[in-house]
Amino acid sequence: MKHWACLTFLLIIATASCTPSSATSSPTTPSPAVSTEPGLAIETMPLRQLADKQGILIGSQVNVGILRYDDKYTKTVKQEFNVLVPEVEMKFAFLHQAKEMYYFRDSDYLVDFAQKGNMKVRGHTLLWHQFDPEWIQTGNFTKGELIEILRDHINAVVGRYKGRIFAWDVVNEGINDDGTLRDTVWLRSIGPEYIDLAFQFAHNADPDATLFYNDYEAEGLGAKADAVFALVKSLRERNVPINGVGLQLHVTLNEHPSAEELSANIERLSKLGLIVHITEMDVRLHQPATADELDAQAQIFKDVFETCLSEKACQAFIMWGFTDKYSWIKDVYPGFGDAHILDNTYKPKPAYYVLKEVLLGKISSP
Ligand code: 9MR
Repeated sequence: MKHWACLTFLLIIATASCTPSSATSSPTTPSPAVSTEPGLAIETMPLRQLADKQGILIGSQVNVGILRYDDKYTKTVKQEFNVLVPEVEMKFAFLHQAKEMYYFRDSDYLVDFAQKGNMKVRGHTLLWHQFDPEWIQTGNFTKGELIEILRDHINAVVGRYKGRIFAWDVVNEGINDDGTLRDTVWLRSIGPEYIDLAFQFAHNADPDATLFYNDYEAEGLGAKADAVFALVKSLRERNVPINGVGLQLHVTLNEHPSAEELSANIERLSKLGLIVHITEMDVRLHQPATADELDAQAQIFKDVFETCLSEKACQAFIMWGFTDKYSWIKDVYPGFGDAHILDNTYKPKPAYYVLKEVLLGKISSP
């Protein structure tokens, strides 16, 4: 499926001329570091420009430290995406390092940067077991005290960015792989209603923000997806102010949901009145990756992006990083890498071109 070379001609030449070629030459589309001048031919436009034209939200996680010092990273972010998500800078232990101490410098930087560049921000995340701060875990707080801590934190954070952060991951990864609720300091002390309270506090702090439950390996159909579905159904039935489910999509060539499963899951969630965001997509590959593996990876990105765009309820497509230069994968999955759409020199990989192909396809046949 090496038809990247045809991409450039997609809107100019009849599709009949775009039959897959067996050539293994690298794609001819310019690197994403192209200018975004008005009048630029549509086929050379970056992802963001193509997405903006159609009101499609496409984004990536970004790291504020890197944003501050790597100009190429910053330029690529502005050029390719219209939604940004902080990689760590809004997590509980990062923002709220002691009971009376908040640190907003980096999160403010990101929100200002996005606003100046006319990009949206997804807030990530109000509650995640991996970032429950030490002072809470060892504080021996009573249930009532912990509820007040939760309320104060959410008020402070969501309230600070009211009207500037359009969506929040309120609870992240609150369910175990077997479908039970994850054992956290919040569950132990407050009980399962900590989830209801977190959504309610977030809604009170910014009634216009779209509020999500976000998780991994719950994208297709299966025990964990069913548990997420059951949780959000129960939240909806009890009028807890949840608006959406984030499907992370950290996948591999061998383990990823099929387009059909993904559609079915999005459709059942939408029947509950919920929207969906693809929130953290990456496709990690065994190192070193072959050209065929990069193509197979591109096909997975394509299937997910197309599926999302074909489902009305799926309203954003966001990746967990965009360049292999700065990737969380190698630290967590030794032997894996190459998970993103640009390589470690920011050169587009087949996955970049397929996303572009999907966007161009939407323009030519909406
Ligand atoms: O990619 C993130 C990594 O760089 C951070 O060290 C880590 C802790 O902040 O969080 C990682 O992001 C996770 C995300 O917040 C939630 N879903 C899983 C992501 C990968 O672990």
